Amino acid sequence: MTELILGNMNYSSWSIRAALVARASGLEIKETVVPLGFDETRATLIERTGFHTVPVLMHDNLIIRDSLAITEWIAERAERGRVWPEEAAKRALARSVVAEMHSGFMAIRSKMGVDIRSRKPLPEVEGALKSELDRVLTLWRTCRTQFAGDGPYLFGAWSAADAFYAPVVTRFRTYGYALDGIEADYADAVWESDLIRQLRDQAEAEPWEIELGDLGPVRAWLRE
Ligand SMILES: N[C@@H](CCC(=O)N[C@@H](CS)C(=O)NCC(=O)O)C(=O)O
Repeated sequence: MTELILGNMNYSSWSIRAALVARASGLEIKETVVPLGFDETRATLIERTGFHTVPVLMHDNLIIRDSLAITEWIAERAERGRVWPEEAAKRALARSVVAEMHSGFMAIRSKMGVDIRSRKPLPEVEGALKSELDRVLTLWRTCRTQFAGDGPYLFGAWSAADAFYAPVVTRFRTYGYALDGIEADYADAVWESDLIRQLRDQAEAEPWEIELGDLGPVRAWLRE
C-alpha cells in the first residue's frame, strides 16, 4: 500500500502540492491528513516517519519526504504525461519552474501564508515580496504565451508545474491580489479546475484553525 501523509489542506502548501500530483497521477494512493500545529501530531509524525514535516509518502519500507521527491516517485510510476509533460523540452521547462518554486519565493511564503478558505488584507507589496510576485507573473506569462494553443495550464495540459503554483493561485484569492490579462486567465483556470474545486471543498470542511506567523503555525485549535 502507498500512503501519503499530508498536513491541513487549508494551510499546508507543500502537502497541497503533493496531494495534487498524487490525485492527477491516477495511482492508488491513500491520503491521511494530520492537523499541523498540535503537539500530538508532531509526536505521531516523528514516531511514524522519523521527523515532523509533511508531506511524507510511505510505500512498503520506504519513507519518502519532501514534495519534490514525492512528485518524482509518483511520476516514475504514473502513466506518461500525468505528472510531467510528455515532450522533452516542455518537461525540462516544467522541472525548471517547479525547482524555482521549491527553492525560492521566501517572501511570498512568509508574508502570504496559505489559508484557502479565508480572506485577508494584502500585505505591503514592496521589496522582496514585490520582486517575487513580479517573477511569478512573468513566469506564468512566459509559459502561457508559449503554450497558449495546447490547453489552459502552464504547459497546456495540467502538470506538476500547476500543482506547485496552485498554492500561489489560492494565495492571490486569500489576499485579494488583483491580476489581469493572461495571468488572470491562468489563475481562473486553476481556481475553477476540478482538482482545485475538490481542494477548496476539503479546506472548507476541515475542523482545525491555525494562527499563522512568518515562520509557520503559532497556535492551532479545533473549530467550534
Ligand atoms: N521542503 C519540504 C517542506 C516541508 C514543510 O516545511 N512542511 C511544513 C508544512 S507546509 C511542515 O511540515 N510543517 C510542520 C513542522 O515543521 O513541524 C517539502 O517540499 O515537502
